[in-house]
Amino acid sequence: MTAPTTVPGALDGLAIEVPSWAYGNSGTRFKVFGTPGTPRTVQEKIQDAAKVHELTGLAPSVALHIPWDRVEDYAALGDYAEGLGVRLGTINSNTFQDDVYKFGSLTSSDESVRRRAVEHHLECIEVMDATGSRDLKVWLADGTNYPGQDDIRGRQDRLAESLAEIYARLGEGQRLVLEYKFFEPAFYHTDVPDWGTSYAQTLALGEKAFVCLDTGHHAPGTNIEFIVAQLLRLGKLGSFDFNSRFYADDDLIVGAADPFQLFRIMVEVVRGGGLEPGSGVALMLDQCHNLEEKIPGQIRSVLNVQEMTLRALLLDRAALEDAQRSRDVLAANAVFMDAFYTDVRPALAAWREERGLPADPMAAYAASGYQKLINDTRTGGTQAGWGA
Ligand code: LRH
Ligand code: MN
Ligand code: MN
Repeated sequence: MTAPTTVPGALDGLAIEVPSWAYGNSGTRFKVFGTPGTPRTVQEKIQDAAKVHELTGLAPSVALHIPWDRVEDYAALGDYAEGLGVRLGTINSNTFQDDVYKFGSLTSSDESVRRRAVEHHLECIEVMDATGSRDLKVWLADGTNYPGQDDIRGRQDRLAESLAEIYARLGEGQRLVLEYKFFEPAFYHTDVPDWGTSYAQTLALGEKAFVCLDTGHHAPGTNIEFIVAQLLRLGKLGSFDFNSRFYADDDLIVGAADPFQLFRIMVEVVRGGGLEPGSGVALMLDQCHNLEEKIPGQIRSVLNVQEMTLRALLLDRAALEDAQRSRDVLAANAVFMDAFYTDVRPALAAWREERGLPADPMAAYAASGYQKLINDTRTGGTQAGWGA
């Protein structure tokens, strides 16, 4: 396929939510490196997110993690974000850092622990009321390390009960998305390990509950685009946490490890109507920048999603269907690969310029002086980490 000169209108609506925690320091269990300019407050994280949106036009909202981003006045925080040209998005709950949750949270057989975990989620919905956020995202670290350690069936039943109580508190227009992950931190069994479990639990809850697919949360070799197709078909794909991985849940820049996989996923998103206005599929990043600078890391990420989305939109579906109908395996594959290999960067540069955005957002960030400004001014206080 020759490089396109125009960009399909469907790309105009592309919006990718950035996570507040991407701007904090993160690392591995071996070392967390501090980086100059790292935010000390949630407001500074929002400033950085606003910079990503200003330069790309792609990231109009920021996801918060509670309690990492806990503040007194969430409505005021929402106003603060709007003053910077972005809004507050998904509220992520957190029941994975307190000692009390050592043996589980929403699945715990200790009623007081389970109560506390449910109450935390109800608090998150109060935050959503104040911020106007649509989605509550639930990811649980719950699981066990050894066969026989706990009754996995009983845990599943308690999970259903806990989720039902949280779900009942959702207001008009609010949704619950349940994120799955096949292992870590639990090593033997995880209570929400796969899309099937998330689907079964959210189906039982009702039509305001959906599955969240984090691209880093599958066993190596899993055909993720198949899961995307299936969940879209079932009307249960609520959101993506985009990132990429080589080995485990690496949280690397989306599209860095396997751009072709990102393309295949976006082809199914387009095929399933996930980009259409009102589809309800939220595209989010869930990444950490351990070594690279965080703001350009986020800029690179949203640009990668945009590039692969455009390539997916350029797939010649009529030619593909023709080849599929005539059982021409190689022709069908060639049409598919042709879209993947299309260089869309010049067309996107022109698209940006038409909208008053920098043609090259990475270069514009480097030239902006913003990194020097935050390096010089964000001194004292405590840098935010993956966590606080
Ligand atoms: C778990 C996870 C989940 C958390 C985030 C910080 O691995 O993907 O989405 O909220 O990381
Ligand atoms: Mn995630
Ligand atoms: Mn993860």
